[in-house]
Amino acid sequence: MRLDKTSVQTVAVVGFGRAGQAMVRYLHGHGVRVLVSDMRTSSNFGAEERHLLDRCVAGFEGGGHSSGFLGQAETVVVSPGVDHHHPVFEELRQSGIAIVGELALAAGSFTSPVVAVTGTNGKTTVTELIGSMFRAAGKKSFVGGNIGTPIGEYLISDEDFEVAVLEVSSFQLDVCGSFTPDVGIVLNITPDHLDRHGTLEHYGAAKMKMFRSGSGTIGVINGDDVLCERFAGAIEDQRWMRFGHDGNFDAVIDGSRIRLKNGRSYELAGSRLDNLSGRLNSSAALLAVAPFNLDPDCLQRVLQQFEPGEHRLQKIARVDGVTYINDSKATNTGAVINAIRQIGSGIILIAGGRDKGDDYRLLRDSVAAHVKHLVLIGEAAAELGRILGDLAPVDFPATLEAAVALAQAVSEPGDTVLLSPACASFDMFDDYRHRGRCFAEAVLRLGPADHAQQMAETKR
Ligand code: UMA
Repeated sequence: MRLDKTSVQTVAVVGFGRAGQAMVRYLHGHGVRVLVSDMRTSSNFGAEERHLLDRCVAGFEGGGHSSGFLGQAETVVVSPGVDHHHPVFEELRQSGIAIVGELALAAGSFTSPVVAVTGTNGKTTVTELIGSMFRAAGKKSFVGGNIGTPIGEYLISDEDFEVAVLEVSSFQLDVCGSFTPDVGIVLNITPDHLDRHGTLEHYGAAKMKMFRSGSGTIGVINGDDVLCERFAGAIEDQRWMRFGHDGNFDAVIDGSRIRLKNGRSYELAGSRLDNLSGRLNSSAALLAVAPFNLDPDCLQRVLQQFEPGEHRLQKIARVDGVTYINDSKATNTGAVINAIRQIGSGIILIAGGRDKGDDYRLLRDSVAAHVKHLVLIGEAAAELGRILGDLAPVDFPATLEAAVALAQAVSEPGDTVLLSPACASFDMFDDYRHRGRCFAEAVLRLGPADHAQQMAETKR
C-alpha cells in the first residue's frame, strides 16, 4: 500500500505501543491525518507518548476501540498485539474500511532488498545472525520488526539502508497485505499463539502470507519440518530452497558442517551454534544471504563468533554443581521440547505463566524422558500439573523466586535447573525479558557461582 501524498487521508492507528508510535510518526511525516485508538487511557501514557499524541495525532480514543471513532478513517492500521478479528474490525471491513498491519503499509516503500524471517522458534537468533553477516560484510543494514525496532523506524529513517532484515511474527504477517520480501524464511512451525489464531491451520497459513505466486520471493524453508513442508505445499508457483539433513537439500547439515549446493561449506565446531537448532538456524541464514554474494571467509568468522542473545538457553551460573539455564523466551511447547532435547537429562523444569492456547500434551514424551522434577508457576500451573503431573514429582510455588529456591532444594550436582515456561509471561511479569532477569537474579542470590568459589579458593 502506498501513501498518497497528493490528497490528505485519514488513517487510524490501533495500539499506541512501539509499533503504533513509529507508524504515527511515519504517517504524520507524510501529511496524513492520524487518529489513535488504544485500550489504555492517555493518563497511562508517559511524557514522550503524550508529546507524540499532542504533536502528531488529530484525534484520540482511549479505553477501547469503537467503530464510531475508527469509522472516520479510510484505513485502519492494527498493531501486532491487536486482534484484527475483533467484531469492531469486522464491522469496519463491512463498511469498506481497509484493516491492515504495518507490513501492508510498508509494502512498496522499502528502498532496499528485504529479508524476512519467520517461524515458531529461532526467529530472533536468525534475524540477529543474518544482520551480523551483512554488517560484517560492510553492508548498511536495518535489523528490526518483531525483534524490537519497529518496521516504521525503517520508513522514518534518513539512512540509505542496503538491506532490511526483518523478524516477522504471525501477528504481523496475518495482516501483511501485498508485502513480499526478496527472501522469506520459515524456520519451523509448531503450535503457538492459538489463543489468537484459533487453529494451527490459521497460524501456519498466516506465516505463509508473505509468499505469493509470481512475486519472485526466494522462499527458504526447513525441509526437516513436516508442518513447514505442508504449509509451503499450499503455495503455488513458489521457488523454495531447503535446509536440513537430507543430502539433496540446498543447505545440508553434515555433523557440525553445513554444505551448500554451490560447493561452499562452513564449520560450526567450537562455536555457540554447534547444536541441533544452531545448525538449522545457521543453514537458514546461509541460504538467505546466498543471493547477496557475501565473502565466505567473513561468513565463517561470523558463525564462529556469534553469541545467541539473552533468555534463549542462556547459562546463568553453576551453583553447587547445578547448572541454571534461562530460556524465558520459550513461550510455546516447541521451544521447550527443543530446550529439553538440547540439555539431555537430569532436568528440573520450571514452567508456567499465561496460557496461549498451546497443547501441553505435546510435552509429555520429552518430560517423561528427561525431566526429574516439575516446578510449575503462574496461571497455567494447574493445567500443566494436570497434564504432566503423572510423569515427575510436581511443586506449585507462588513466585518465581520460590520456584528457583525449590528447584535448588530438589537438585543434585550434575543436574540442570531450566526455566523454559511454554507460556507467556504477562500474568506475573512485564514481558519475557523481565521474567528472565528475575530468574537470573534469583539464581545469583542462591550462593556464589562455582567458578567464583574456585577462584576464591585459588586465591586463598
Ligand atoms: N492494545 C490495544 N488494543 C489491543 C491490544 C493492545 O489498544 O487489543 C494497545 C496496548 O494498550 C498498548 C499497545 O497496544 O498500548 C501495544 O501494542 P502491541 O501489543 O502491538 O505491542 P508493541 O509495543 O507495538 O510491540 C509490537 C510487538 N508486540 C506484539 O507482537 C504483541 C513486539 O513483539 C515487537 O517487538 C514490536 O511491536 C516492534 O515491532 C513482541 C512480542 O511479544 C516482542 N511478539 C510476539 C512473540 O514474539 O511471541 C509475536
